[in-house]
Amino acid sequence: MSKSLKRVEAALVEAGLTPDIREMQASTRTAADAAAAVGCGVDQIVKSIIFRGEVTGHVVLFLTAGGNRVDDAKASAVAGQPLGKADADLIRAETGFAIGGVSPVGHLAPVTAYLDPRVLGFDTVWAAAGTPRHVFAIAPADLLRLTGARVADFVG
Ligand code: 5CA
Repeated sequence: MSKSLKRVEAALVEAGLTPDIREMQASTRTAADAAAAVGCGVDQIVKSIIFRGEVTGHVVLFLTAGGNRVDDAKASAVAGQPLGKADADLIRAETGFAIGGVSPVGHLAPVTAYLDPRVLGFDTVWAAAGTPRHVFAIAPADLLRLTGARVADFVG
């Protein structure tokens, strides 16, 4: 099992959840791919969109319903600092994940996170489990608790 996948599983167990991690035959690299693989609506896939905080130099995580797009200006206002592009190296260094498999949970260090309220409209949502082939199911309330995310309007 990949180290990234193990970190996600451990984070779920540590939070008292029973991990429901699925390995898919097809890629789950994008939200559309993941929705097709799971057989759910695209908004039921939680994207982990990462920016670089231009003041802190650290990553900022926006947990977004699969069909929504992060609005840069709104996201910066919510984060309280200008946001720039996070390159793959910064994402890997701070989260431990590679693009396409960035999970909302199981990061190397605590990450500042914000949650799109659209995600709260479902009983269960699915997110990347650390690889481009694995996803896990989680109740939105548990996702909030595990990530410490603040619910905010940052979509365009
Ligand atoms: N596994 C799927 C569904 S959970 C997934 O990870 N989707 S995602 O949307 O959370 O991650 C893909 C995102 O990575 C893209 O939306 C995009 O914002 C970001 N991305 C893609 N290429 C790059 C890149 N070169 N640099 C930084 N971010 C990128």
